[in-house]
Amino acid sequence: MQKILLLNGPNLNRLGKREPDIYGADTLESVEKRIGALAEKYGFDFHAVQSNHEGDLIDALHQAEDDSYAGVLFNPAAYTHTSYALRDAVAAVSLPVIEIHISNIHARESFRHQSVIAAEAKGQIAGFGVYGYELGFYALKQMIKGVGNDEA
Ligand code: CA2
Repeated sequence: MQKILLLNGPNLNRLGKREPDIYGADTLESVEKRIGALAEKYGFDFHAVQSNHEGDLIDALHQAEDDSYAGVLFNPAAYTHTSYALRDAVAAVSLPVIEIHISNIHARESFRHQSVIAAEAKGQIAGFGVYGYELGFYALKQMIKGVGNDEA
């Protein structure tokens, strides 16, 4: 069975607990459950990792490649704007990585406008709240299984 990894970066374990005006009221656990259920519905194995540590996120990407994952939904959080090491990790794996942001990073403080990850990701979804993870899942599914193959 093909496998999908949901990877979340620093502070996203606090989702739903602070700043609901920016990030909404859903917890990370509920997001992981929702994407896990979608993955199951479409016949994927699913694994979720959240880490506050850059190296652990890099290791998770390498592990996904070594374990033959089909793709990754990745919210690098604040590392989006700073981490060349994570950018290199995304470039170093051959599997598709979709960059997800809950908020519209382009409409916030200027330091958030740049993503150093984006050029190595298959695409970026930002500004649709936690629904962005679902949008990312569908994009990844189509990428893996093919366009127009909705039941697959
Ligand atoms: O919009 C996004 O998904 C971000 O990746 C979230 C990051 C932020 O640094 C990026 O610029 C955009 C921050 C994640 C922190 O999440 C929190 C959630 C609830 C309470 C506090 C922080």
